[in-house]
Amino acid sequence: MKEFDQKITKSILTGVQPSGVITLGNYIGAIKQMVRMQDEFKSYIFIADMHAITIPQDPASLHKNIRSLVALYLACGIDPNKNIIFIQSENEYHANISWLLECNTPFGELSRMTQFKDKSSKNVNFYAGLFTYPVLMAADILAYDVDYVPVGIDQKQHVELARNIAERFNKKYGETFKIPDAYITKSGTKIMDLVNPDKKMSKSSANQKGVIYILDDLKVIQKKIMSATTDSECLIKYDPENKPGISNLINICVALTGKKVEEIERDFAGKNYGEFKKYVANIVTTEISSIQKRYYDIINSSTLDKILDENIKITREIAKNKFMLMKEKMGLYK
Ligand code: ATP
Ligand code: LTN
Repeated sequence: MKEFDQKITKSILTGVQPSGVITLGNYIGAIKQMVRMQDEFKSYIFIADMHAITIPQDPASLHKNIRSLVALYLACGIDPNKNIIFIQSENEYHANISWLLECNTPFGELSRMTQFKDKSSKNVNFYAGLFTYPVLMAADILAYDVDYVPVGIDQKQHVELARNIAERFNKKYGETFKIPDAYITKSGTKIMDLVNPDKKMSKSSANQKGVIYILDDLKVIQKKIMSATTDSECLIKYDPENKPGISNLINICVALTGKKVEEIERDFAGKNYGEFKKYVANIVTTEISSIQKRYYDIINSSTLDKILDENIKITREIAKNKFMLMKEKMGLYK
């Protein structure tokens, strides 16, 4: 059975929602960081498909997106030998643990979750799962006794809730859970929309010409970059406030090549925007083309299923042990 590198002692757990597509912003801002962290931590990564269904989903596309996202993560550099990547709903102990935790979570505390308030206020009809979502997240985290939970600032309150739930449970029933810390990831470079460089590159953008998807056709990517909004100065200089378009393209180059801003400015001194955009397009399409090649190899191979099968065995065993311990502590029949 697969084991983590013995020299690595601290562990992390990351849940990602299966949105189906990932953007160049997700890749640079989040996935590349995860790839760096896999050498430092024992790392559990899972597709939070049970969190996804807290809002209505089309079953056929959800199903496709889950497997596709695992393949995308692997193609982007998540190494199956260094991470335990799995699908949340394949491990029924998450939901089982969640129920026991729900019975130990004050209603009032859950009502204060700002994400719930935010999401429920946007919909007239919403389901109970949207309300109990943070308890399932606590179950995901507490099942594995991890040290850190890397999250963006928007999920920090949920990790704090998980800590509260764990502390209360330990106090009431005796030592059961490790108390995890939120590891607030400084978002890597924020990649901006190519058409509207004052806004973050986002899947939900009104104008899709400003958003690069990792599975976009390479010609389409080239076109999007060549028509990126710039300015009329014809000067390749990093100045996010006055030259957001050019600065965004520079950021993309820095993130993908490791070059320094000054180096890029120097290389393109006196050159025009067309030449610079061609250079950026070449860097982006080269990187994305190799990701796509790996993605299509992985998605069409049985290796993906083998990895998932092996990992679900490992995580079921861990989560089952935690569930059984909780049952015992709470006096349930076992
Ligand atoms: P949407 O596209 O609907 O705004 P999203 O792509 O931001 O959603 P999230 O699930 O919120 O999706 O983000 C996943 C991760 O990707 C987060 O860590 C977030 O910081 C990062 N991320 C998303 N967009 C960008 C971006 N444009 N630049 C850098 N990082 C990004
Ligand atoms: N709610 C998170 C996804 C998520 C998660 C988790 C993250 C579900 N369970 C456990 C960290 C730990 C989101 O929407 N980004």
